[in-house]
Amino acid sequence: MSSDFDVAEEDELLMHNYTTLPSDCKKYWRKRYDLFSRFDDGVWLTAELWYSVTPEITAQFTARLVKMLLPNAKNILDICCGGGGNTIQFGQEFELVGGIDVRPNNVKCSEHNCSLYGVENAWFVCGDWNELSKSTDWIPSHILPKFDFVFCSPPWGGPKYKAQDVFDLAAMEPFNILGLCESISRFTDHFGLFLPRRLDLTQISEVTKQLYGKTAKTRVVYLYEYNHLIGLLAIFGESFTVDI
Ligand code: MGP
Repeated sequence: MSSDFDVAEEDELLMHNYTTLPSDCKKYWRKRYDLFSRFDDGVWLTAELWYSVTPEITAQFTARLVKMLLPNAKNILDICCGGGGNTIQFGQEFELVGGIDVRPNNVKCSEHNCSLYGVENAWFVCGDWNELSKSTDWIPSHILPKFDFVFCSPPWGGPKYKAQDVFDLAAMEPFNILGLCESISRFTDHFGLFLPRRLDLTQISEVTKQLYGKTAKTRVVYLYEYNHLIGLLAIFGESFTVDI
């Protein structure tokens, strides 16, 4: 995730109060209990996680929806686990969840926040998905060959993503939509991406056709928090296009 804050990783504060939050992030302080209902137990978040972590109710909905659609699933992978908002909820619904993040501090936050929520069935890898996806040696052997579901909430470029009228998924960095979907689909038959609310759905449709053939479909779920659309969940894989 590209950082808007010029702070060395080792000097980053993991526990902020209103005064220590960088000015661009202060507006998220009022959302702290929406992000984590147990915020006061001592949640850790780096400055950039304040604007990119998935709010608890959205993460909970996502995990429960996946559980409903894949009731026999056991092993989940959360790529770009950030502050662990989604990892916690997957950990509460499924047997085992793995979290990956390129930033050591994000992994620290995820591990810490999972333990605050009593989630003990989570394992973590610090690494770049573009590299990790070239091998399988980071995956616990009993999970191989595939995860039951992979989730990814990729970087959108920070709060400035809203400057684009229509978010271009093909230009998303460091993971463009096709590359991301291709790499994830080597590890699972079912995966979901949390994406910006203003995007061109035909880009998702095109990727779906390239991955699964001309007639394939992907389900897109609009995720609201207090009647405010915060993003879209695109869920790929045959089990997701049945009627629900
Ligand atoms: P937002 O769109 O920045 O806030 O983030 P809001 O309050 O809807 O903006 P407003 O100014 O229109 O009121 C909404 C949610 O999107 C956040 O809580 C995060 O879950 C998610 N989100 C935001 N950003 C910038 C990112 C990002 O870069 N990556 C990911 N994965 N999620 C993000």
